[in-house]
Amino acid sequence: MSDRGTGAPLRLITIPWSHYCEKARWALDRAGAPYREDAYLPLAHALPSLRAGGRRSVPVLVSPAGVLGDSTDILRYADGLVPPERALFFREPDAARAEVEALEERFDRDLGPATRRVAYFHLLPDEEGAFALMGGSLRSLESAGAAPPWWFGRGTFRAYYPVARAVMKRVMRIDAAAAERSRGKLRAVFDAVNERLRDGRPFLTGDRFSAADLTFAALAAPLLAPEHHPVPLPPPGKLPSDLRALVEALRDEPAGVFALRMYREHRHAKPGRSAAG
Ligand SMILES: N[C@@H](CCC(=O)N[C@@H](CS)C(=O)NCC(=O)O)C(=O)O
Repeated sequence: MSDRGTGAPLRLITIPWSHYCEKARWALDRAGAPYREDAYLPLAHALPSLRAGGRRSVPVLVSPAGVLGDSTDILRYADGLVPPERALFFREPDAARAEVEALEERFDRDLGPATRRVAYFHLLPDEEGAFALMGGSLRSLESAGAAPPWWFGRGTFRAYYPVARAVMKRVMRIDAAAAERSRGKLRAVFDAVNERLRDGRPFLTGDRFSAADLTFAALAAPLLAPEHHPVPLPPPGKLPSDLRALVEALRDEPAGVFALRMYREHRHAKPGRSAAG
């Protein structure tokens, strides 16, 4: 468990390296909201999520306003904690708000599942790599009170991982044909973002950072490994060669450069340091 701030009234249930969880965490950090992160390994996440009143998937935010089981709802909740001129979903004018909403929805629907499937398709076969990713990501929250669960060691991981991997593959439909289709979806989203950025605009829409920018950067992050990502993701040099080639190519595209810049300029891991958002 990671307690970001004392007496935190908010509890964020996560799989720490999950990009939808990162999307929610970014919005809360940016709003300076004190929250406790309860981080779980895949499979182990399901019961706490359901018990808290969420769906099986994470993120789940337990807040005074109720239990929010979807990252978009958590962004909207975070918007209630900042002045209107910093809201991720613009309040006005209507056309700008509609565009932010449409982009955020498209990234949620097309980009999130595609990056996840492509990344896992290449990463799941490597048990050592998974051990490093899962252990490293839980340990990154350790200074704030989180830690890998007591049973997490090489021996138990060998028993846990094949089961977890089989379930993850089934639930997220991870196989070669689906990964190929997801690459196509990823390509379409990156092409659309490249095109949008062609006129040199600093943000995807409007004149300031919005839910569209945050969502694109967070949901593309597993295939970009931004330096400022608060939970360590495998750097390109540690990836299997075909995934590494994809990551290096995406990082060089305007959309990849843009997402990395959003991380550099707008991602501040600790609440209270979010003025630049
Ligand atoms: N639409 C949801 C998607 C969340 C989602 O897909 N979460 C994944 C982790 S990346 C998850 O919990 N998967 C495990 C499961 O469904 O049991 C949101 O925006 O919060």
